[in-house]
Amino acid sequence: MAEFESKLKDLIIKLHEIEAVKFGLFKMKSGIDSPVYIDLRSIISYPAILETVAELLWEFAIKDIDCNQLCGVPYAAMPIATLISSYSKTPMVIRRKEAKKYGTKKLIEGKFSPGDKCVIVEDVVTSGSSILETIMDLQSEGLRVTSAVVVVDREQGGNYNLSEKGVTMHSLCTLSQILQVLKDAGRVNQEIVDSVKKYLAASQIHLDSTFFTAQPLTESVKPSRLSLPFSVRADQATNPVAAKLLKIMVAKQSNLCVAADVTSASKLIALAETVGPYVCLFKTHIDIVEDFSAQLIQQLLAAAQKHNFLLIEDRKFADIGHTVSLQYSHGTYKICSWADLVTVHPVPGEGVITGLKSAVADLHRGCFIVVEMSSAGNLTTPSYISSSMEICKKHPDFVVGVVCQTPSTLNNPGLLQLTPGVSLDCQNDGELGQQYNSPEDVIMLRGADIAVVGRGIVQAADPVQAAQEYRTKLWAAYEKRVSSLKLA
Ligand code: S5P
Repeated sequence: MAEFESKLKDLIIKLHEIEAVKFGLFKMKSGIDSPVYIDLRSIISYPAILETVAELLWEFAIKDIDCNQLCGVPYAAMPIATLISSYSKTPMVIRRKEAKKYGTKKLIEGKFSPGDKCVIVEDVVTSGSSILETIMDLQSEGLRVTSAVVVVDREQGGNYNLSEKGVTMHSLCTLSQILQVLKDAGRVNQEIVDSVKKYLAASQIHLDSTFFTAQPLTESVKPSRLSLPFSVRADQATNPVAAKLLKIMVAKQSNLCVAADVTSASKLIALAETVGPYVCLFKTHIDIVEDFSAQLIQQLLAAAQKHNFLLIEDRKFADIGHTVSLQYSHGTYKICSWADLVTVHPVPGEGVITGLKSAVADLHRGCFIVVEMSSAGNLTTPSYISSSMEICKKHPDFVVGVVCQTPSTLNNPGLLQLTPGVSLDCQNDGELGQQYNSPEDVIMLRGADIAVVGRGIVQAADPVQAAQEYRTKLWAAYEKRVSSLKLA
């Protein structure tokens, strides 16, 4: 993973050097002025760069996707798809932009059979409309398409629009990552970073529901998680704890979870009492408290009752079912007796969820499955994420949502996306690996319903004031998301 990341950073710098990524003022097809221009068509003039792009796309995602055909979106991505096809020995098809006016009138060139599984390759995604048009043509010929792999996600709604149509998008890098790498390398200044972020927040593109009505890509397009208000989603929850949490969020106008990573009982209770009024969830790592006692739990429960928040113990269970059922219910912490929610790594397979459920037969409890992590170099690959989502779908009575970083991971409006790695001031914590995004970005671009803020609040000079500020910003971003994505 470290090697992959360093290759990706080099690639981003080279793309900037050859002006495939430029900053300035550019008129877009839509007529809007953009402070950034990304055009990967020129990479065919740099064979080494083209080769790296193909290699990284293959390594990053395609090799883990179950497919037997590739298709590059015409025209920029076709050479990339060709290289990947040759390198991986995966056959490819070409979609003609217009069916031939003579001869066989074929829309799709290449040999394929109905039911073949095809992955789309694209260079840059903005709204996702080019990918969706390509998919419609492939589907009309009987090919099955559920994944698109792209080099750059401009973070302007493409991921959302594709997920709406049942297509999972994997991007090698986002525009925010490009900005970060170029800023770290001293190639762009903060002013450029700020102007691009402002532009992104203001230029989200939502393809309305009528866009593809002629040939819907999925049998039923349900109202999306991202565009529905929490109040409506509370009625769609299949787990009573998820419904309760969504109702608390609405009542308190808060989608803030504080990560109370403190090591003494007195600090933990002080935090619960002071920031409690501003949060919907209070997240603990109870095993870091040095003077743990049963009394601490009583105080935490009393604070939760008084300030109307739920308790989530971030235990990240990751063992066989039998072991986790004991870890959940026994030992010093007897977690299931007090924590409304826990976090779980799906790495052991479905048994981890079955094990936890077996410990809480009559209690109203639930879990968040950690499908993707915020830390640099984490091992959560696209195929891990999609297999984890399958586990999630099998336990609607116990799973409340997922911990992840990308909006297309979760569609079900009855479930919640919890996203850590949120800070107003920092971009990372150095060697320790945490990576941060702003409150607005995690809600608008990363699809979080609830944002987890730890040190940004706990280590602030005034934690109460910090909690108020995060809560206001996160809630405003949620309201903006719902109103900007409202279906036409
Ligand atoms: O991917 C993850 C998942 C979690 S639950 N990344 C995370 O950082 N977390 C948790 O969120 C982590 O254990 C910590 O408690 C919190 C983030 O804290 P911060 O101080 O970096 O905001």
